[in-house]
Amino acid sequence: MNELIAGVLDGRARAIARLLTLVENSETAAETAVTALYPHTGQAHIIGITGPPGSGKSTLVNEIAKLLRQQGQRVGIIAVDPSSPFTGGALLGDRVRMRDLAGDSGVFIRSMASRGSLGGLAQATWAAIKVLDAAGYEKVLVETVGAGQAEVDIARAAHTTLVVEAPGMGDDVQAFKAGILEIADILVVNKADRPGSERVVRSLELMLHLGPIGGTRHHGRILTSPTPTANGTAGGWQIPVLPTAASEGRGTTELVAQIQQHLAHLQTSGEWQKREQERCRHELRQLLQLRLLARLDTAVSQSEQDALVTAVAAREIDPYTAVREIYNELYARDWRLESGQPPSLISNVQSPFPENL
Ligand SMILES: Nc1nc2c(ncn2[C@@H]2O[C@H](COP(=O)(O)OP(=O)(O)OP(=O)(O)O)[C@@H](O)[C@H]2O)c(=O)[nH]1
Ligand SMILES: [Mg+2]
Repeated sequence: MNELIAGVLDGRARAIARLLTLVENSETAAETAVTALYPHTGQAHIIGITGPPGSGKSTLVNEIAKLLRQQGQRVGIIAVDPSSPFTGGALLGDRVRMRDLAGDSGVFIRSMASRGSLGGLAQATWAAIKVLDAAGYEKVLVETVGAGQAEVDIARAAHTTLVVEAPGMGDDVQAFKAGILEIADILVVNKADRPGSERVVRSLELMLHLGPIGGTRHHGRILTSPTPTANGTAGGWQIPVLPTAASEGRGTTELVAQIQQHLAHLQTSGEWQKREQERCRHELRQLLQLRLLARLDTAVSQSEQDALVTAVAAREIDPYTAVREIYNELYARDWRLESGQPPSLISNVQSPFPENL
């Protein structure tokens, strides 16, 4: 592990690849790696790219990376794919799409597939970002499919978040469904070569300028205006809506210019520090939550948890009592372990737990 860490700090691709594999596969490895690398992180500009499936995120990432390379910046890319595992076409597709970058040692591309929980995926992604940061990549692009809270969580690891929309995806403004517009620093309407893109641009602009009083009717539903972006601004930043045609390389120069401007804005306005603070708070709480749940799973067996769930479903006990049971059990076991007593179940209410472990 020490050798790998040293290799990563030297920016050696093979070491980076191997460490990322370890980090992805084992939480313990992630912990060790992050502990060792953390003092060397904090330099990278982390850029999240999220949006509905097929809106052209990977194509855009490819174009952004090419342009950043022309500016002499080293680019790390992480494509997070929570839904499709290795067998899916997505990873291969991404590789094909990003082939322009193949062979360039200033670019590192990695796909992360889901293993187990989405929380675990978020954790692995954060660790991977730190590995690339410590390895000296000035820009780290993180692509996630904007489909739910887990993706929003991953996107929250970014300094600059791009939300990518496209026309003709079943709904003009898909982002609202997942609430991901709230996290956008830059709105991209990709596939501007397709009909209907003007309308998407206009409706997004309208949304941004609705202001805090909030709400418009969209397909009969009342949408509240995005909270941090009242009047289209977030921390003094005017959220731009940029049309692009990534597959033709149109609009991407402007997009990269906006990304750099957003970075400058973060640095000059003091937003960078604020975001770091929020990022770290969020990460800490997430890690703590995962740790506490893992702790629960080691302390209370699956069958015990199942028995409680069954009891709640059968209306034998209420959910609050069940939680109290588990909570008491965790602490009782800690206490017994500390005092050297063998674990045994104690319960003052009639318990669905078996009498002995
Ligand atoms: N017409 C048009 N097609 C595009 C454009 N950008 C990407 N595409 C095509 O749209 C399809 C999806 O592009 P991807 O880049 O894979 O989209 P994605 O958002 O990464 O997709 P997922 O990762 O599967 O969510 C591909 O066939 C692209 O060639 C564009 O600007 N115009
Ligand atoms: Mg993609």
